[in-house]
Amino acid sequence: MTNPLYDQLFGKNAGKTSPFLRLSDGRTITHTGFLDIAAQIANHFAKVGLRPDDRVAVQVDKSPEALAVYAACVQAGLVFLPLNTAYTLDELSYFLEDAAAAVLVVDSKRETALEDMAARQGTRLETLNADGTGSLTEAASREDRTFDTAERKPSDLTALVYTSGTTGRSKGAMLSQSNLLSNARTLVEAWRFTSDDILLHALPIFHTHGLFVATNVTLMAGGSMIFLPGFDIDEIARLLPRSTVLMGVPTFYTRLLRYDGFTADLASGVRLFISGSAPLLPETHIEFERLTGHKIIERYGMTETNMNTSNPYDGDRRAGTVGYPLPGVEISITDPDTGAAVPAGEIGMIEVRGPNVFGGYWNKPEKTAAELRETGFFITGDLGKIDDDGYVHIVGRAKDLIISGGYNIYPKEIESVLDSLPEVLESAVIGIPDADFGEAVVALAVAAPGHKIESQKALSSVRDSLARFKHPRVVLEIDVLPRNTLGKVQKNVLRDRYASLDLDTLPK
Ligand code: MLC
Ligand code: AMP
Repeated sequence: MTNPLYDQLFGKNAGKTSPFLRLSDGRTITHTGFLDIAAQIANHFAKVGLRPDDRVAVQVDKSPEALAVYAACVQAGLVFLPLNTAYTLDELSYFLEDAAAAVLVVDSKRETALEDMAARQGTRLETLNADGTGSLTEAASREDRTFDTAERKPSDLTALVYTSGTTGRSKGAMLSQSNLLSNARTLVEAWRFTSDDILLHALPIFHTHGLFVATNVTLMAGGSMIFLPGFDIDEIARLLPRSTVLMGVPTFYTRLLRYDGFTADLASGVRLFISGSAPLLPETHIEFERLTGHKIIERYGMTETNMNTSNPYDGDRRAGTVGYPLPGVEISITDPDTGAAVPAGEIGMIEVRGPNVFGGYWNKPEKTAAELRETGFFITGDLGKIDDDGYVHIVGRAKDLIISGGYNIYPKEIESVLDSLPEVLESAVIGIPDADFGEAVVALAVAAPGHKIESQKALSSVRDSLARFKHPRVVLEIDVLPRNTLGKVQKNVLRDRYASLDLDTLPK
């Protein structure tokens, strides 16, 4: 039997009694202990009738057991479908239906609310709580600690990770074993990971960054992770001296720089700081180096492609750039209208080709055809250039997207909810600079005749349908939305106009 991803991430660590997960309360879980839990969950999934290629949707808090569900899926050939814990029931219902998930694993607090929906979709409900308890682990604890690993080919579907779209609903990016494996191999090499590494893991495990980049790379190297339930600055400061690598979104670094107790001493044992998922301001890079002597490695990736570029381990790590294309990854800069390559050094659409690039969107052939060329190049929607020294710069986005604290927010989704309110004629949602999250969400709305816009009232209407991180900080009434001659709303005009809006003075 072969299952390359299982063998190279998990199987190779079988029998190891060294720690894999170090928890903040001092407990450790060895590689073997972790694989035992995963095998028990895989046995349970098989017993309840799941078969290779079935989708397992998971919306649970971060815990060792939650990570073991990922390992169990890889071992049993099931398709892992991670979901942001902030998603509302409305959002969840779409994912379940679109993916026709065979199982949904949720916190038991959500079980009752989901029973009807799951029954309608024919989805089995299992619970898993932050402390590792729940129906899933209870049933799994009665199972064998060995599982007959399912045979998988490199091209087989391994994970379905949803990304929002500029128009319409979210799309499930189909990632194969070889997408994940090739990227993990490349990153272990690029960032010199070894079994001695201890990665400080404070990211969520429902996105590419915390799941595939941080976890797969550590597993492939046979290293360990200090596995925190979330980002807590005091915990980061306490545990940094016991770590060799920190991976985070730029907010991690701006918060560390603002933290009173953050000194060069705390960072002295760390060999590598990595940032991604959103632009790291050059000021942050420079200030971090001034304080700690460390140059953060900035890298660039996406759900659809895993990691594409990275600043070098040896060599110049340049602030404001995302470094060179990773080995095996091709980057082409093209004219967004014609798709033709632009002259060297000019700004255009970033396109990516390589073994890391996904196979397409789940059940959305027209979206796949629009974004993934027959030549294998994926049209990222990011605008950038390659300078004379070969460094890639991201200079903007052709897609209407806000990135807040590393989470992607598509304005269209919020505008649709606001536009459905009787008091709103039309709306435009933009991102404005924010010291903590990089960008903050602000909504501008034109009132329907005879109405006024009240921010708090409008905001309460998005609460049930949209995840908390997508909520605008404020909904401001505006007389008219600026439009160009083609009638398109000029968001750049709005972004300039509201760039210095003081969000701190607004009610939360
Ligand atoms: C939390 N809140 C956010 C938010 N995170 N609002 C907007 N944007 C965010 N990113 C809300 C909370 O619900 C809370 O609301 C309020 O803001 C204050 O929260 P907080 O306590 O300050 O936030 P915290 O829990 O500390 O979270 C901040 C964070 C987190 C930066 C640690 O957002 C995070 O872990 N981000 C990482 C996202 C990530 O992994 N992205 C990778 C995508 S993969 P209230 O009402 O409760 O006060 C990808 C590919 C690639 O992009 O290249 O990697
Ligand atoms: P996601 O769809 O959540 O995977 O987010 C991918 C997007 O995050 C990319 O298309 C970029 O717009 C953005 N991104 C990731 N890394 C960086 C980075 N280092 N600098 C700027 N933007 C980034």
